[in-house]
Amino acid sequence: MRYENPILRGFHPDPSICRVEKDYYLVTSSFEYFPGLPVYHSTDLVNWRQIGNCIERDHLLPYETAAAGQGMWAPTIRYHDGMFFVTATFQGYGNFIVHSENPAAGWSEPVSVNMSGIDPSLLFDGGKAYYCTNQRGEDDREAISLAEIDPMTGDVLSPARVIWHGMSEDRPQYLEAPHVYSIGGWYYLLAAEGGTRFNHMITAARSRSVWGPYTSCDRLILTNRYAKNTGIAGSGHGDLVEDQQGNWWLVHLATRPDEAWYSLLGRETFLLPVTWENEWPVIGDGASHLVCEGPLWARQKPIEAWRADFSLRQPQWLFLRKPRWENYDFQGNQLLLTPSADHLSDPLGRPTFLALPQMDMDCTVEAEISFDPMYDGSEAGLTIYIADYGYYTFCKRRENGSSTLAVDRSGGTFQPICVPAKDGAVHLRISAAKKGYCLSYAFNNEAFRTLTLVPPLTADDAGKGFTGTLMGLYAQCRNSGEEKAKVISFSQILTANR
Ligand code: 6LW
Repeated sequence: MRYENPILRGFHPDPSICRVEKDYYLVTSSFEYFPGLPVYHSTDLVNWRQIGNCIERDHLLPYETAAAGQGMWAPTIRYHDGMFFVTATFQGYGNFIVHSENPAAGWSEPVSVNMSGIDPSLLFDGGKAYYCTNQRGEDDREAISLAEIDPMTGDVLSPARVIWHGMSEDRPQYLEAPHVYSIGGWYYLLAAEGGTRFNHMITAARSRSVWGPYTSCDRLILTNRYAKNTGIAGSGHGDLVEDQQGNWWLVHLATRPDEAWYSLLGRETFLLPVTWENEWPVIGDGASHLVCEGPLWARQKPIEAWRADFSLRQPQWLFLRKPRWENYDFQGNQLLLTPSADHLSDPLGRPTFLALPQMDMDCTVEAEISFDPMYDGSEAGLTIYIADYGYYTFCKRRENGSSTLAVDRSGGTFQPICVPAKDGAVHLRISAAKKGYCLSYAFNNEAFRTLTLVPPLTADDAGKGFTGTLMGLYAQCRNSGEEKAKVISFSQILTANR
């Protein structure tokens, strides 16, 4: 059956997947956003629903230290004997594991693992659990290292041993994302090499023993570095899963690049069918594609519009770092936001901010907000945000004693746009397209008027490109007071759906 990639659109990097009977679970990285490590569920591999997040409590990890592109990196999800385990790296804190009997119902507190390197993974085999990361050996060459572990306590039970130096052994570059599997009498080691941009690739090795020696596969498993006309770049960092029919699949990250660069949507999650030849995994022509054929048992459905339900904090909302919960009041039919003295531009700020990944080049975000700012510099509205140094704001703001509708951009070189605003509620709409964003507004029941068109954010705004563009709500001020912005509705709709 035919399906389209990506299966998770917008900012969804470093996917990892596991299956329990007919249920599939997938996790991705979340960086400086909270809650951490979103968990998705599917029964067919192509229609996914977010059921929660592994890190729901913000006292557990040092979110307040997470600069743009830092924080939570590259999780792995595995299931063993009635228990789900997720391990990941929190930059500056190290590796940790959480566990849960029911991923939708919450996760344990993290136990830290005393093994360095990033992109940790787990293997359950023969009554033992193994942990691997890209920890280097004593000679400081890039490597994948393996140790035995107690996954409940995080205790490392054996010395860590180097098991592989990558396919390009003499000059590995960015050897990362290791996953070890026990399949049909072999231990397979899948890893990423080449760095997460245009040279990214998946390589493999295998051994009869979990400790090695591992023999490299003599070809690349996946890369789009040579496949220039696919509309995809940076394919790599993947994880294998066997479906309930005995077919194999790979989830991996890649981007849909724009003309100029890598992709401001960020790294997305793709799915590819896998076959086996000579006991090695094979992926079609070795590249990822936007339209694929695979042995699926259900059709891929169009993506539904996402609408905020202010009676609860939906798991899709992303906050920045360690949210100040007192600034968010989910009231059922509306959300009250207290403007923060922290601004979006503060590198380690904890501003009032909640957003979702921009899912596609073509989409529309709309909110109805009622805000009559009391102090100069107070503002509330929508933001297109990729980092503290890369964002737009489109808001109602008080300036020199009067209310305005204002558009501004990080960095200080943008000529802000400002028009007088009426009191009471305003509809703010951002219509995204490849060439940029159209910002329009409507007071009361009037028709929408275009305020301006702004170009997309740029590669400089995206830093290393680890994260992707988010679109959402924010409220900030110069001096905290008693004012509140009332959000009456918020939605994101894909305008060109599959
Ligand atoms: C992640 C690494 C990578 O840890 O990017 O593309 C890093 N791969 O495996 C951050 O997502």
